[in-house]
Amino acid sequence: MSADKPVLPEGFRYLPDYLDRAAQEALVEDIRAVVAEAPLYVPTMPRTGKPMSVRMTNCGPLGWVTDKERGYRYQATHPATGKPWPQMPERLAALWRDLADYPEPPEACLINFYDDTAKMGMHQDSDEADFSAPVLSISLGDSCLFRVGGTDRKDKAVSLKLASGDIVLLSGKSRLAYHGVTRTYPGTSTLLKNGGRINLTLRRVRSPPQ
Ligand code: MD3
Ligand code: FE
Repeated sequence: MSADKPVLPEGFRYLPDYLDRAAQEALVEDIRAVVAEAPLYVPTMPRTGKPMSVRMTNCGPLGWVTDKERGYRYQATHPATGKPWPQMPERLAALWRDLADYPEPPEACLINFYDDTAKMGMHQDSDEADFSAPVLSISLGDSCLFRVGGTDRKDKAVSLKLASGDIVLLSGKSRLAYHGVTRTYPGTSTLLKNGGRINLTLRRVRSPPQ
């Protein structure tokens, strides 16, 4: 069924203001250390090579990357430096243990950086082999307008503002919901000295152990 009344998908947990200011600042320091080793790069779309407006990097054993030639995938090394991704900061592993209700640690943390004009079109996250694990998303810095629909592209979507310190947990049906970022709101946070928004997504990637 599609074009029904807009509701948050089943399994979507929104935890507004989960992280206090000190926890947010500590995470920003962790991310600065990751970015110093694994610089943000401009991902490009499969086939067309069109650049995305969001800049990305990763930490943990695997990272999500995309380029014109090889498309969307996970790999163990940074596409520009060829080096392994930096270790998952312990603070992120701890948040996963506290919230994910999943027995194994996260394998990937995708770091998205949004400047004042960046956005992300509606898509599903389906490059992982384990959909039984949730995705845990952490927002830092400027607020954004986030959109989430159902598992059919035509399902009605709802919009909500995500602010610094908010966490979203996508389990069950919501794990394959279409979602995107419509816009950011420049100047809505003082967390990042030069403004912008950071989103971290913690994920399991490989098939679950039998
Ligand atoms: C709903 N990132 O990296 S995070 C992505 O704010 C991505 O940067 C957005 O979409 C961002 O793939 C949204 C919230 C989120 C993440 C994963 C989801 C929502 C989701 C997976 C399924 C449904
Ligand atoms: Fe996504």
